[in-house]
Amino acid sequence: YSNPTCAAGRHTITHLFEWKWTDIAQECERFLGPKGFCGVQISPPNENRVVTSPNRPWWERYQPVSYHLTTRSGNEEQFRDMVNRCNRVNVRIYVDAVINHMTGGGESGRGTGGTSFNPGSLQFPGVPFGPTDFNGGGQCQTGDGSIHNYGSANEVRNCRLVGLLDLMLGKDYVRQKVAGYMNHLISIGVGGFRVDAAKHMWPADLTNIFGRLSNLNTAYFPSGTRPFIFQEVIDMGGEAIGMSEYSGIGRVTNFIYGIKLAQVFRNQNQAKYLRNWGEQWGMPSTSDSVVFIDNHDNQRGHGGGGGVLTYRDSKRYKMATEFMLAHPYGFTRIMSSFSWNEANNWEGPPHNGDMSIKNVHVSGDGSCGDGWVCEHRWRQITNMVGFRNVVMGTSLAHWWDNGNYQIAFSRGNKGFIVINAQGSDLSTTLTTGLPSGTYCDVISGDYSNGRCTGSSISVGNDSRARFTISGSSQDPVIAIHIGAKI
Ligand code: LAG
Ligand code: CA
Repeated sequence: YSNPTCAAGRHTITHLFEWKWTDIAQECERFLGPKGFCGVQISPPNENRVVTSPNRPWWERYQPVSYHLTTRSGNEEQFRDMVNRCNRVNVRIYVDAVINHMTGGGESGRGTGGTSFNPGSLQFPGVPFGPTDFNGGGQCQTGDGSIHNYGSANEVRNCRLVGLLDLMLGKDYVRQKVAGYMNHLISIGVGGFRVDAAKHMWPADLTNIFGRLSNLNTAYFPSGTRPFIFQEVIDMGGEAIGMSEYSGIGRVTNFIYGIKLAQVFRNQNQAKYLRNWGEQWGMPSTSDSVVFIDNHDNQRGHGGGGGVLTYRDSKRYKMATEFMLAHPYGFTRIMSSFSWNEANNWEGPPHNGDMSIKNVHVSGDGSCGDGWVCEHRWRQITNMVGFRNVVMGTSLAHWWDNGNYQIAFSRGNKGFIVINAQGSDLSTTLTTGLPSGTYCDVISGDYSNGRCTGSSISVGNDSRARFTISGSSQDPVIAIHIGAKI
């Protein structure tokens, strides 16, 4: 399950957080396909609780009511259309699968698809799940049934995460319902799953459920292809449960990655130490890892949050993302956010008066508006997604640093990046590993059909080139690759 099922030559996904299916379908066709993205992580597509206090927070989508495909992002017909249209342009859809729990406690109500539920009596008729399908006093020994002690593996897995009703995934019937939901999505043509709250489920239960999954739909994938699975395990050390318990099952989300890079690009740890970035920093093996600078939780202080870089600190954010995309370690994911008031970290996506989600509007210059940040469309980030596709398979070479915050490295003989995180000027001649020629710097501009809108770099017969980067630049990075030769 660790193989990302991307179409050939594509190696990065983006999380289009809370986007509507109709907008994602268009984004695949007009942008993600042509720009070489592998796929999209989407918000949970299954029916969720309608939360009105606060009014329609983003986190209501982590409170399942049923496995019907009706949410504020769209209905099943729109979902099917999106999956088909994205696959047709070689962009995969990865579903955020919320399978550890259903809603939190509280009052009965109806979900986004109109299905009733009653948390008090543990009734979810839309599945159906009833009282015997949830963990209770027999499995969880805390007084209020919720998780408090992250030092106890049993408590983390059998009690309620922030009060959310915890499914009894050891039970055959529950496994069958969860696998049935995932197989429905596979039959429609999705490429895999981000598994929400994996730390809160027993590895053996996940192994059993994933074993029940069908191969991917042969309308879009080679026959016999297993779904790509990456499990959300927040492991920053010091708890009973770690990533290594899950990395044998599928990939794991590497939360240390973004924290450590934030420290470097905030000038709290010298960039020269990135020389041995990866496993030697105590991180899982590259082939087990999904890496990212921030995600929808930690960018707003939820889910192990705090300390990461986000779009709000755009200069540092771009630098960290550029480093991530240039470096061989891990399978890369780009967060694509909506803006929110930092005082209200519950705030949901841009919406209309009736609380329906707003369309994503793209301006003539390619940027988004109306509260959609679209980091994946920032030129420097998009172009590095292209860089990664070109250099994939090569190893890191020609490392250089100034002993401080200026670094450079090549990817084999296919690409070269120079990063000046020092705040003072860089001007030096470096060996790039690249064949001689004139290259387009894909950070300062775009390359197309032999033309470059940014600055160009000449690599000599000796593979050396002169690089000059002002310390006060908003984009103190130069990146060149053999796919953008002038
Ligand atoms: C995740 N990973 O393990 C998600 O990435 C994270 O966003 C989810 O929590 C969590 N697991 C459960 O799926 C989010 C919010 C929580 C929110 C929860 C359920 O971070 O704040 O809890 O979704 O909507 C909210 C309230 C709690 C309340 C709970 C139950 O914030 O105070 O106890 O709902 O009513
Ligand atoms: Ca659990």
